[in-house]
Amino acid sequence: MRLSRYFLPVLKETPAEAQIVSHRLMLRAGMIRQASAGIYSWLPLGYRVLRNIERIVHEEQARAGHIPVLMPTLQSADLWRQSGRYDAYGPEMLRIRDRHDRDMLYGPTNEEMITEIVAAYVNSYRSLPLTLYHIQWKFRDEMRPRFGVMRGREFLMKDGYNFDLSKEAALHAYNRHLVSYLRTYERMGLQAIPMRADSGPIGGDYTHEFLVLAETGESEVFYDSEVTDLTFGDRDIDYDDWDQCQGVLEEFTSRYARTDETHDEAVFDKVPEARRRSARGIEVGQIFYFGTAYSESLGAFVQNEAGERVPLHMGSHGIGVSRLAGAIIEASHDDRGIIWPEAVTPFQVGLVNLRQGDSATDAACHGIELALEKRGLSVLYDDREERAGAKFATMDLIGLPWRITVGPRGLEKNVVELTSRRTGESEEMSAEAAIDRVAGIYGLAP
Ligand code: 5CA
Repeated sequence: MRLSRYFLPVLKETPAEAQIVSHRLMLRAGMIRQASAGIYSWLPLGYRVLRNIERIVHEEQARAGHIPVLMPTLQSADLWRQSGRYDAYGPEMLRIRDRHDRDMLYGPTNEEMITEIVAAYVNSYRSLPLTLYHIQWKFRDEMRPRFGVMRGREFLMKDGYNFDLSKEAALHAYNRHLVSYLRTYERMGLQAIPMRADSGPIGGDYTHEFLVLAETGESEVFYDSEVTDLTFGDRDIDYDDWDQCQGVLEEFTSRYARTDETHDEAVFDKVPEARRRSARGIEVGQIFYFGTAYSESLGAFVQNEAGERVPLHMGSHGIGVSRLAGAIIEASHDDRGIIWPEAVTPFQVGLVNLRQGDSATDAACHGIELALEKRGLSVLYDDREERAGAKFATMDLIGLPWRITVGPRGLEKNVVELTSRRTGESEEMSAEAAIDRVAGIYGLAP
């Protein structure tokens, strides 16, 4: 993609309304535009990041055996009357009336709707276990939408729902989600710590939130510092194996780690003092087991092996997809701008032409652009007639992890410069070597 033809409305000034760094950088890098309070348009650069986050979520859900669907954003109030949540949900629910005076709502979550679907089609234990999920926009009329996409009113969520024959099977689904979430966040370059939490309007008392530690986080958390030493890494987990998934749960949740809602000073005091931490965190996901409440109220029953009609055991599991774009920036930036992890970067490599209009330099850049694309890499080529300093500032702001810089002086010696956004280190090498190096970093075949 050539920057001269792209739509990248970067801002020079720091927007006054943005209080935290990720919000400032998302506005300055032209990723989002506020449409109204807590509601955002995703501009091209931001949209590419959002799609990358979604792709990782889908890949990890597939690995765990969960099945994607897509449910609508608008729901009928009647479904929510059946579960008893229509009145209970309160002013956070956006209520809408259609032309026939039917009560509708913009879904804040989908337990009712997915349970109705499963109730309609699933009759036998032989169809279980079953986990369905979607990535869809939600609306919660938050009292204080703030920090950009971090606490929006409209936001993108991955929400998944497991249906199982027994509590034991549903707890396996819970553990499986915990494992797959650990993998999902780590792939995005984040350490998200599962912490014991409060279940809020979803219900049930078995729940963990996943928190990314950050000073600007909205949640107050308390934990044993040993939890920050844990990494999931590239373990080969069999998601069908009860013991393996349970083992991961125990490893990652046996130490003290709680949000303020469930914090207990007396229990915390038992953690050796040198390891006690209180900090702030960004909640990037939450998993729940809540039993049979929704299946009983919405009629999701199956025949078990003994021929008895029993309600399904359920849980729901959410990832804050749009919030993650902000959380990743909170975790990875410097004073010049964003530093994207390779896994979610909007373009894999930036290409800077230091002498736009010089025919030899233009031709060399064009050749490199084509060669990178041929290798399957996404490239943002800054072909504007701008000073080098302005081009570097834009590249640093938008945070592409790798930059290839091409100028007439280098070309005389047959070299270009390859620069890491993270370390700031540059190396001179031939264009071919730079292309090979970048392709190798992204795991593309030579
Ligand atoms: N039905 C369950 C799980 S599917 C549920 O709704 N869970 S939740 O309320 O915890 O939301 C899941 C995730 O969505 C949260 O962990 C958070 O990362 C994200 N989220 C929640 N509210 C907002 C918001 N106002 N703005 C951005 N992201 C949000």
